[in-house]
Amino acid sequence: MSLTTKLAAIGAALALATPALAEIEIHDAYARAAMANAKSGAAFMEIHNTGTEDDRLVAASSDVSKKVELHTHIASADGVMQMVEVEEGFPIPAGETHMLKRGGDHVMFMGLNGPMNDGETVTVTLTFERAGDKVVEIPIDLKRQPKEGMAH
Ligand SMILES: [Cu+2]
Repeated sequence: MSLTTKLAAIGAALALATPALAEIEIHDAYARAAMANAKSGAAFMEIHNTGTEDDRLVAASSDVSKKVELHTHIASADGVMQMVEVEEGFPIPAGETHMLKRGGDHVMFMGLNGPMNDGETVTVTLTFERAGDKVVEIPIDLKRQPKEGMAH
């Protein structure tokens, strides 16, 4: 085997090895707005990290609104739930599932460009620290009730 062939073989082996680090799967995603004329909406989903390395959702983007932020809810001193932006994003540990759910962590669409109509879909790009960009088609479901927690 010539040196060039050996180097090519090593390169191919490395290229095959790299993508296994973090593998992200999105399940059961849906998006909604609280009212027909709402200025904002949100998306919820299960994020599975099936890889062997911790990952982190660091950003989200979409054409559906002027801004897309990662939000969570915190209780203020008087017990009222408030939304805050989570600039560092959501950690997705290896082998675990992180839930984005009503009353908890969510993807927030700020300044909707149009109404969110039941049955349509929104295209959202989720950016992960390791897995990179993942484009998901999220169905709009205005009728779905939260499994737990309080309404958005
Ligand atoms: Cu929010």
